[in-house]
Order: sequence, then structure tokens, then C-alpha cells
Amino acid sequence: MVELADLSQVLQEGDSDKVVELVQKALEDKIEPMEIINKGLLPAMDVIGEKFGREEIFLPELVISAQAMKAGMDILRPILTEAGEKPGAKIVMGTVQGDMHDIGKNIVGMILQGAGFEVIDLGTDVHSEKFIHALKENDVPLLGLSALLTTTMIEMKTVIDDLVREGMREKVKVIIGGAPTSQEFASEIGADGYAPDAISAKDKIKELLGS
Ligand code: B1M
Repeated sequence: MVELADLSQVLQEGDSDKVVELVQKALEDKIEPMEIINKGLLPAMDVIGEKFGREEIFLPELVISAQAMKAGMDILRPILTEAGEKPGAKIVMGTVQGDMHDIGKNIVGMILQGAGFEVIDLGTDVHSEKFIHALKENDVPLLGLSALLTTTMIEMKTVIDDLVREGMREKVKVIIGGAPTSQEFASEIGADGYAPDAISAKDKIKELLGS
């Protein structure tokens, strides 16, 4: 039986091959994908984030661990996105301008896809105009914004202000998330909802849609 602490350890070491191997073994051991993420992968990202903050490791190590995280997530993606429910509402999602972090946003996207949402993922470093364009073009009632940096979270307000300016604010519900954000920040910038993690994002969005 795979110990998820071992998975966390190899991810901290940035060993992509070992991460892939242990994620596969964990699945063979019938450990739920979300448990693999929450108890194996995410704690490792927290550890390396803290080490980076204390300057015990530097950007190259951070990048290598992020790549290993992606390798692990690539194994889980097909399982998490396997839609168990009929196609539902569309959501436009992305990480705001200036911000390249997408691991968390991608997990949220996978969980939403698995719940039957059609996810239009615009990627990272997304300019407000691009969000507005995608919402209009696809006639989408939901917008999900992610930010991981205290310097970029304010971009979320720019997007909401632009929705107001375009006369679209009433038609589009906005949910935000990402480590530096909070319910308080969501209220401050006029977002409709905030979620601290992927599962609560799905629940919050369903609540916003009244479904
Ligand atoms: Co960066 N980084 N990083 N980084 N990085 C942080 C965020 C940091 C806290 C590390 C630290 O100093 N301790 C720090 C930010 C400090 C701050 O703003 N106060 C930081 C910094 C400083 C930087 C750079 C500036 C470093 C530099 O260049 N000197 C640089 C910025 C680049 C840029 O964006 N312009 C940078 C770069 C990078 C990498 C590219 C190396 C890599 C990202 C790779 C990638 O994403 N493709 C990276 C990483 C990996 C991290 C840490 C270690 C991990 C982030 C992560 O993926 N967490 C991070 C430290 C940390 O968070 N502990 C750090 C796991 C992920 C699953 O969690 O993203 O929070 P998270 O997502 C969660 C929830 O937040 C929520 O659900 C997800 C699943 O549970 N959620 C949503 C997220 N989005 C949501 C949207 C929703 C709802 C919920 O609705 C729409």
C-alpha cells in the first residue's frame, strides 16, 4: 500500500518519474484521486512554497517540483474529468493578468468538468478583455478567476469593473479563488462567491446557479 507521505516526499524532491509511479500505485491501491491530491500532492506544494518563502530553495527547484506536480496531475486528469453527470452550464475560467500559476485553477477545472460543466479555460496571464470576449462569444453566465500572487489578485477587481462597464455584470456570476484571496476580498471587490478549494468551488458554483 502506497504511503501518501512518500508521494509528498518525492514531489518535494521534484522527482517526476517517482511521482508518476506513486500516483499510479496509489490508484491501483484504490485511493481516491482527491485523497491523492489532498494528502499527497498538495502538502508537498505547501512545503516547497514555505521553503521558497524562507529562501531555503530557489526558483529552479520550485519550477522542477511544479513540473513533477503536473506530471502527477496528468495521470489523475482523465479520472477527475470523466463526466459523471450530463453536460451542464458553461464556465469561463483563467488565471488573471500577470500571474502564471495554474496548478490550482487546473484542479478546479478538472473537478468542474467531472461534475458536468463545460469549462472554457483561457489559461494563465489572462487580460480582462480576453475574459470579456470569451464570455460574450460563448454566451456564458459564469466566470472563474484564479490568482496566486498578492500583486495580481487586484486584477480580479479590474475584470469585475470591466464587466460592469460592459453592462454584463447582472448576467455573469463571478467566483474567485487562489491562496491569497478570501471571502472578505471577494466581498470587497464585488465577486459573487469565493472558494478555498476545488470541491467547494464546485459546490459554490452550483449554489450560485441555484442548482
Ligand atoms: Co510561485 N509563488 N511564484 N510559482 N508558487 C507562490 C504563490 C508563493 C506563495 C511562494 C512563496 O513565496 N512562499 C509566492 C507568492 C507570494 C505572494 O504573492 N505573497 C510565489 C512567488 C513569489 C512566485 C514568483 C514571483 C517567484 C519569482 O519569480 N521570484 C513567480 C511569479 C510568476 C508569475 O506568476 N508571474 C512564481 C512562479 C512559480 C512557478 C512558475 C515556479 C510555479 C507555478 C507553476 C504553475 O502553476 N504552473 C510556482 C509555484 C508552484 C508556487 C507554490 C509553491 C505552489 C502553488 C500551487 O500550485 N499550489 C506557491 C506556494 C504555495 O501556494 N504554497 C507559490 C497548489 C495548488 C493546488 O494550490 O493554487 O492555492 P492553489 O489552488 C487551490 C486553491 O487556492 C483553490 O483551489 C485549488 C485547489 O485546492 N483555487 C481556486 C485556486 N484557484 C481557484 C479558483 C476558484 C476557486 C478556487 O474559482 C475560480
